[in-house]
Amino acid sequence: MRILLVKPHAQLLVPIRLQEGFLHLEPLELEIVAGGLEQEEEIKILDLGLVKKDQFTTFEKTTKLWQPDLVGFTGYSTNISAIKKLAEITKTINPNIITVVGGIHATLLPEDFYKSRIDIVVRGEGGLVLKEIVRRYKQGEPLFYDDVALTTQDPEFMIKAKTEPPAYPQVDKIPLPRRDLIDRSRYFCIWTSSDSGRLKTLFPQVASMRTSIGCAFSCSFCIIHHLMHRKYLQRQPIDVVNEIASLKEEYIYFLDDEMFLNNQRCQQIAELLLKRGIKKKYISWARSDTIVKHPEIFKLWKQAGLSTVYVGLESMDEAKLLEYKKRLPVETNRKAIAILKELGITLHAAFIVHPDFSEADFRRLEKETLALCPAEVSFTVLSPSPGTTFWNENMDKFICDPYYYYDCMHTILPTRLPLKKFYRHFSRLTELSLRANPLRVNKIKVPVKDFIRAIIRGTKYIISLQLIYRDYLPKKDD
Ligand code: B12
Repeated sequence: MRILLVKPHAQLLVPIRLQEGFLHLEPLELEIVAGGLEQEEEIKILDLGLVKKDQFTTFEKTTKLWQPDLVGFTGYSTNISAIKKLAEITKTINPNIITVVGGIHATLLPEDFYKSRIDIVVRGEGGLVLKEIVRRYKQGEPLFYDDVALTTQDPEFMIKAKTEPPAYPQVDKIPLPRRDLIDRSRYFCIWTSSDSGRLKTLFPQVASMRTSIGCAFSCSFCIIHHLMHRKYLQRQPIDVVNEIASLKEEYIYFLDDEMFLNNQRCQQIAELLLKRGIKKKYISWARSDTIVKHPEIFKLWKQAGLSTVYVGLESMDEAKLLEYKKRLPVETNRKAIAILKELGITLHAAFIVHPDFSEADFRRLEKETLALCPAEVSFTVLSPSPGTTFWNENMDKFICDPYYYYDCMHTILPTRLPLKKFYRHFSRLTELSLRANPLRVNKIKVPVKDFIRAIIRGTKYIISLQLIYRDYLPKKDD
């Protein structure tokens, strides 16, 4: 059977597209789904984020040429309108092609695909589900089952769609990703830290991996607790280390929501890496309170190759941390920053810009950004995610089509400052963050061509942020 697995890119693409100039990770979700399928299937992964031209034309050409029996789409909420359009194109080419959608949005809000050209909506972990759908297809059985794979043909679709997402399977049952199905040279992440003061490249080829699923917290802006009910599923240390050892890339990005929650597990992984002499470099996310509780784990991980830790600091304002339900004080953020600095691990600080920011709030955040120096610093605009309580509470306030604009850069809530001014300040934050960047501060040597590439991409990105306000202006044909 011919199976085409597709990852679209966002609709309002300019800032996201330019963001991808610094980081473009492999479509691990589709590799895992492919990993569950039988060897005999013919599988193609199409990452439309890599396509320079119009994604719809590329998809149409590929589908006509390759003639799949089934097309499987993945996507975040920001990709939903693109997925619906791609499903439409699929059915126009050949109405017999089965269209399946999975991923974050499909899991949370399957009802959004009602009456679309999607046949089956898969909720939750997909590594074993597509295999079952394919088996049923071959046996001539109904393709939908339980609360995992729903079909819009089912008269009870809307009732089932409103139920809780299905429980995740045991982590050791989730298949390993089929990494061979993609052109690995296309995936990279900007790497600004170096212990030797020099880097062979600023944009190394990077592999991504997942060692745990879920998070024990329930921050208001996050969807994970809605998906997993605060369950935290963990892979065995030996299993994690074996996968790391099997990767040909030297640089690894961990996609876990919060990898370090279980300090004992993380200690075992680091010890195994050191014992087996596996020398790679890692990026991971961690909460600031995890770093503060277990600095010794980060010390050990530094020895094992941990280069950069992304920390959702979110804010340095007590009231905002409370509003976001972070369940930690600003002091913990400050302690975590100090610990990483002392250990020589690069901090990537992620801040949330609140739509109600005044000019004074922006200035305070500018100061905090510069004070972090040296650190990578990034910013998103507080945006309720579809499927969260936060979204439901704000539904009457949206200033635009919240699905189309949801990318955490375009605000969907009203801003206190006029939009033009808001985005001037927002882009200035990114501009300032470049001054705090470790590359510049630590005078790390990189090839000139990479340096120029970073400057050009950075400048384009900053300008695109400044111009976001234009996306809200009425179009000529409106
Ligand atoms: C790493 C990450 C990123 C990476 C990109 C990762 C990548 N692979 O390309 C970066 C940092 C670039 C990023 C950017 C953004 N991200 Co992000 N990201 C994540 C994170 C932490 C992990 C995602 C991941 O790859 N997980 C691993 C894969 C294997 O798991 P999975 O996607 O769930 O897939 C499984 C199942 O869902 C299912 N499945 C998935 N697809 C399919 C398809 C089929 C056919 C089937 C059958 C099954 C199936 O099976 C899969 C196999 O295990 C998630 C949090 C999370 N836990 O999801 C946030 C998350 C997905 N991101 C989010 C957001 C908002 C963004 C941004 C919009 C924010 C921003 N402006 O920076 C951008 C958008 C980028 C874009 N290109 O569109 C939100 C999305 C919320 C939503 N409602 O959609 C999340 C959920 C964070 C959150 N806590 O709210 N992100």
